[in-house]
Amino acid sequence: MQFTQIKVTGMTCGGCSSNVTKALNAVNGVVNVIVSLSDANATVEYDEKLTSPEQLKLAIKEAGYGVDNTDTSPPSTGKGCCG
Ligand SMILES: [Cu+2]
Repeated sequence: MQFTQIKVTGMTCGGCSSNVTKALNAVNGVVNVIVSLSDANATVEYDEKLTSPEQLKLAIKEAGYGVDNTDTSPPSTGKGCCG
């Protein structure tokens, strides 16, 4: 198992952090997710044979949020918050 920490941009409330948590948990190979809204940060434990940090970041982006080291722009999908 591997741990990675990913900076997540665009989270504004608990609904957002739970969206990110759900998106990461849906990735095959992810075994544990801790999302901190105040730190804008996701800590993910994953099986490196099944997934990669790139896929985790993609899942965050698909949920409508940003990951800081590849994309500093605000979320563009419009799904950002709890609606
Ligand atoms: Cu929200």
